[in-house]
Amino acid sequence: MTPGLIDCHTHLIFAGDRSREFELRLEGASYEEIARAGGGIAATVAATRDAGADELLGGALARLDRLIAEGVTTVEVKSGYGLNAEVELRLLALARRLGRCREIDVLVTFLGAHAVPPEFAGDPEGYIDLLRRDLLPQIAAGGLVDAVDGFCEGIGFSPGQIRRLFGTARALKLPVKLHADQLSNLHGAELAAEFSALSADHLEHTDEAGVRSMRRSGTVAVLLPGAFYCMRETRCPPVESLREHGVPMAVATDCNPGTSPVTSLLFVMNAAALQFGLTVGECLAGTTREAARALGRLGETGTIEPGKWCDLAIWDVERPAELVQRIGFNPLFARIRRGR
Ligand code: DI6
Ligand code: FE
Repeated sequence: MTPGLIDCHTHLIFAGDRSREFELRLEGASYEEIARAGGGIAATVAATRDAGADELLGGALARLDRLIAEGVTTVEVKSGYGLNAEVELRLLALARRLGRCREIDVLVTFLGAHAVPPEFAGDPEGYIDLLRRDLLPQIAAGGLVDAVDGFCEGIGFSPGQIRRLFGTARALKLPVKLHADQLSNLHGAELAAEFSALSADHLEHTDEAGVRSMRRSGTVAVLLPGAFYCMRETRCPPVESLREHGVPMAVATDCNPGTSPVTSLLFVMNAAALQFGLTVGECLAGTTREAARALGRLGETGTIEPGKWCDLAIWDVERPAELVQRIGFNPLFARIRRGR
């Protein structure tokens, strides 16, 4: 028996299909080239804006059911494929609705700062201003989200732009987390730590100074080996250094249509072990206790303790290591969420 599993980083709600991009990348095109040619996140944004609520909900539920089938009892779901006020608000409402459609706790994250929308091409500052002036106050007042996220990257937003966004989030008392240092080291880990972020996610290019600042702020490192695997990256996050400095490590699917089309937390544990060198214990803690910590929910779930929710996964295995070792194997015997 383990605590119910927790997937603390997903982009579960989107429309469209990016399998053609997968083929192009197999033929040698890079993610950046595809993005510049109108593919990538922009392609999913166009499809998501066009989709009806039923289509979006149906797609998200199909993915959510895959996670649930592997014992997930808490999931984080980000917006970020709308990139205008109307569609982002629709995605946030749909994310909340997922938690009423299934026996699962859903934490909702606003990722308006995922990419610069076509309407603001060449004017990322203008888009950040829109998020700060129009969207964040409305989102905070309505209690629509549990956290605010951003994509700090050459193809996303600069540290300065994220700092302004996070300043507004902090003033509105919204917790933050950050996609940091995935493709380059823009010192996203330090930036996240500066705002006492719940987590900094990806971290392939984070250096020692970044790790130290995360330690000081109590920011969780969320490792995303699905994206690393699917993008055929070669640079691993600084696991040794995170371990040495006692920075908690969580592991999540990053389920999204482009860089991590993954709906198996068990697979991701295997990848975290084989690619990043996590121990079995770290993989299991990373999808339970540390994932709860990354969501600010360690008081309620993530461990089996008196006073917490009774979120459990019961497995038909002899040893816990089997959960991490085997691929394409789902030994879930029973899943209990809040005692049911
Ligand atoms: N980091 C990623 O790897 C994805 N988003 C993000 O913030 C990419 C999402 C996509 O390609 O659709
Ligand atoms: Fe992500």
